[in-house]
Amino acid sequence: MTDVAIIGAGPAGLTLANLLQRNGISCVVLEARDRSYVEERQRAGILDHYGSEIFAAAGLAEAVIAGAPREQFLELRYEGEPHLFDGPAHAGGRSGVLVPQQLLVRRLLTTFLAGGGDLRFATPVDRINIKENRMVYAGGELTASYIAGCDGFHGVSRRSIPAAALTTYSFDHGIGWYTVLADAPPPRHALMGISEHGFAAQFGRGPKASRFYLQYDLGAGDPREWPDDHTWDQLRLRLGDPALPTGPITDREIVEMRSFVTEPMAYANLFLAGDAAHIITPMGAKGMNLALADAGVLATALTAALHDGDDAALRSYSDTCLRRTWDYQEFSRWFTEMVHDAAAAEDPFRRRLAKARFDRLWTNPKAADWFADMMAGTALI
Ligand code: RFL
Repeated sequence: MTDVAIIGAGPAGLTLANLLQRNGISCVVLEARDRSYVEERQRAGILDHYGSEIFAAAGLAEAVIAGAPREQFLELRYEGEPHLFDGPAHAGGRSGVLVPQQLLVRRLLTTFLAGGGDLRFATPVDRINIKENRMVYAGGELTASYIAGCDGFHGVSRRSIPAAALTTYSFDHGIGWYTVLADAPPPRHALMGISEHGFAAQFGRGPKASRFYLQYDLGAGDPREWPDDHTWDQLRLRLGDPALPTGPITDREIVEMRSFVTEPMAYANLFLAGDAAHIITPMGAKGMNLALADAGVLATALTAALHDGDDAALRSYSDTCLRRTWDYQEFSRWFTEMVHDAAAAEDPFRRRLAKARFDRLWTNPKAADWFADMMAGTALI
């Protein structure tokens, strides 16, 4: 028996585990995969300002964020014409920090284990008996006062809740993204290219590598089979840089541009956090940050319930998190349309709307402030 059982050692589960540990609450983390798999999984790259504040408030900033560079400029090239967006200048100095997800996870793991935390790798939960607050896994079971379902989109937690108790919303943006990792020098600033040929982006991954993204036509074959020359031609065209330095491609993946939200994010004593409750497109880089925000709210609410017998915050947990979730979903959709609709050849009206949206950022300081504020993340509750 433990106070809180946490299913999943991704960003949501590990953040929650560390925050509860700091608050003196007993918890056990059950993780399906082994340690090296969890530590190597590459995904997000930006911890937004609000995400980093969660760690700062818990006295974990040094352990988690130390040495991470701050996000400064975002370069948006419209048909090759550069526009430099100074986010921190528009957001009162607030900015994200560049912390690759695998580094964040590694640091959170190390900190939790160094504090004596109970984390069981290679322990996939097969079943949750919600009435009895009991989790069953191969070779054992665990009972807890509360269960945190931090097991991602394909996990067992959401599936354990009776379907009739949940409303789900899903949206397919109708856009494909092909992403490659290459040993090519990083751009000076995070870079996005908006063009009639399709969206492209380039982000640094350390001093010698870049991750590139290219919008591709769904239904026109698998871009992972494109010859490398074609990939580089498309990147040069869309980023408006005929001299773009290239390098060997070391990884090729396809990213789904999908959104999903489940409501409510709680059922009895089971609370969903992160991708278990919602997924969001990578535009705006909010997936991991939403997971951390949920974990922050849940840690505070569980602490109040377990230390003070006050469950008001737990009862409003779902509403609190859903407000931010929908706010970020809207932002992500807004951003997605702005950078992809320039390529909507079949729909000139949408192309003009996207251009108006883009122009507003450079002509209306309030619009620029709002954009920067969303990028930095919001403490909105
Ligand atoms: P995770 O990271 O999926 O972790 C869930 C953990 O639960 C474990 N698990 C189980 N454990 C026990 N029993 C079971 N039955 C279990 N079932 C699953 C899994 O092994 C895993 O360890 O969910 P979490 O913690 O909610 O974190 C969410 C983030 O990982 C996710 O939102 C982001 O990675 C999304 N995302 C991005 N977010 C950003 O903020 N910025 C980005 O730039 C960004 N880029 C991305 C992304 C996600 C991507 N993919 C592949 C989904 C790029 C990609 C390619």
